[in-house]
Amino acid sequence: MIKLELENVAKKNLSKYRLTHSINVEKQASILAQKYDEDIQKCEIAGILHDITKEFDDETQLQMMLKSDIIIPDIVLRTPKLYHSVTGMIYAKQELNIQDEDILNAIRYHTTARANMSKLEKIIYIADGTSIDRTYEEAEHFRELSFVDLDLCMFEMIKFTMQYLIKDNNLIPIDTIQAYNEYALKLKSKK
Ligand code: DGI
Ligand code: FE
Ligand code: FE
Repeated sequence: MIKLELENVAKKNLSKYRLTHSINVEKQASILAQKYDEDIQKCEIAGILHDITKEFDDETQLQMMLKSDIIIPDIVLRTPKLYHSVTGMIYAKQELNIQDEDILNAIRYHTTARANMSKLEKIIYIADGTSIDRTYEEAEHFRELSFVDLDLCMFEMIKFTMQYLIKDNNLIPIDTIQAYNEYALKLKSKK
């Protein structure tokens, strides 16, 4: 499917606000792809699609997950905010016939992150948190760091998310903890 068609799919499924966010993530992912020598087209596809099911209702998304053959961790099933990453992946595969595993994983792990992410997965995770519409205080710092060191930026963003999750007494997905441990170990061994 070509880019223009995917933007139409996004237009059909998303509110104006979230469409703008998705286009901005696509642009940010494209910039990072050029910087880090990743496939630009794949980054743009994953970027525009990453939140494609975000506005489906929770019950619809739960059914999409239960009907699929994917094993969903218990913490994810208990956290409706995480549904859209898994169902976005299911939608891209089933409705849009996207079969590229790297694109599908980039959508699936764009919220929680996970250990051993590919470059494309990291780019989408970071682009989602640093797109131009992100105005939280730390966004500019993460945006700058993303051009210096992709892994350090992942680590800083994951820590930031975990702190926010803990402050609000939320569950922390195992994938997020495993991602955190990967970067913590990597940094220790660099010292
Ligand atoms: O979909 P976006 O808003 O662009 O960003 P996102 O997919 O990173 O996060 C979706 C929302 O879920 C956002 O409000 C932050 C929150 N969130 C991120 N990770 C977790 C989470 N909420 C819970 N409960 N648990 C998480 O692990
Ligand atoms: Fe999202
Ligand atoms: Fe997003």
